[in-house]
Amino acid sequence: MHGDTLSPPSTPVLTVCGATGAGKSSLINALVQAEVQAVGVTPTTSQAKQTQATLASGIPVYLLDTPGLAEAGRHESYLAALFDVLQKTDILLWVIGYDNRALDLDLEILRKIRAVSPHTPLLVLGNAIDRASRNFDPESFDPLGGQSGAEKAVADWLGYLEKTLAAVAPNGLMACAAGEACDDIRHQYNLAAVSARIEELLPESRRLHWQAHEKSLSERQQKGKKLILTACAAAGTVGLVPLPGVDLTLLITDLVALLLSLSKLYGRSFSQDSARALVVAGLSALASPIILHSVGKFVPVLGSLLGAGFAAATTYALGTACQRILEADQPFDLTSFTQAVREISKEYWTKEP
Ligand SMILES: Nc1nc2c(ncn2[C@@H]2O[C@H](COP(=O)(O)OP(=O)(O)O)[C@@H](O)[C@H]2O)c(=O)[nH]1
Ligand SMILES: [Mg+2]
Repeated sequence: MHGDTLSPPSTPVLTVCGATGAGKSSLINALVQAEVQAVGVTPTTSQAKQTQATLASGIPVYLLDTPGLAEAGRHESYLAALFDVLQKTDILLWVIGYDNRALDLDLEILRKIRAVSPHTPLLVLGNAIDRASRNFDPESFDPLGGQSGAEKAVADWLGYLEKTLAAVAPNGLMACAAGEACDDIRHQYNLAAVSARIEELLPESRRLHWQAHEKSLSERQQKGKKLILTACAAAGTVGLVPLPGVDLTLLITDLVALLLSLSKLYGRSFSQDSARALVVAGLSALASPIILHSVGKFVPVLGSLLGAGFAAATTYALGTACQRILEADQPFDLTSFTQAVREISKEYWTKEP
């Protein structure tokens, strides 16, 4: 490992719990802005499911959707599974749907959770408050100070939740609405604030580690970019003649060297042979010299060397694909590499120079 880079910390896990129909799956979809969890009036989440997401500030998290609170018969197995999940949970989100006031089961399970995991931050979300009003307007709705019947009804319900759950919800309560679908903006409320609050509740050590990690990442990113552009400039002298006159052997040797130094920069190394296999696969993915030529126009240092398009553009596309995979800390295989190469050439193919 390099002294100037931190290893990525493990991704924080947010576990979402609550009664069936409270809106757990919808809330995950709304926070992620995509339909990643099945939503429905009948219980649709039978096993805990994990989704990767990014909070507003860019911190990656896992959101764990759990089955609805167990009915009496399955109580023990439900609790056992829940306590198991709690072991790896950083923040627990407890969802209650408007305007549920029958909280005996919630309260009972929350008490047990507090006893088993007293230090896990726990945020209660009073969800689906849009149901209080026929003409819900997320812009103007104000459950704290508003005077409409719906606003007062929501305020009353939130007050009830607060009072009832005070002893088991140390990190407070927020009102929100996840909407009926992930793109149902009209019935979504307070999600940005929920996301920000989640971030605040992340253990301090995790947040600091991430910030430091991000910083080292961007310095490293710059170093990687420099390596790629230097190699592009060198390649400019290799490939002055476009296909088929270009000296492929020389180009391949240079590309292998570039991939090896990039992987070293990211603290991941692969053998000369696998770098060579990646280069050959990447070259065949860039089958069209026309695409290559268009990529070449975007290589900044080449300004005056446009005629050298082929080798420089290939170097740019393969180097950038390699860096992207390293940045994302993804496994290296031929398929993901050639896919990244194609994506990059497509991005540049559709851009105006
Ligand atoms: N109007 C409204 N409907 C919601 C909201 N959250 C969830 N729903 C609906 O409530 C039903 C149950 O939601 P779901 O996410 O499956 O609940 P889960 O069982 O807790 O995962 C679905 O029909 C959702 O569309 C909300 O904030 N507002
Ligand atoms: Mg669900």
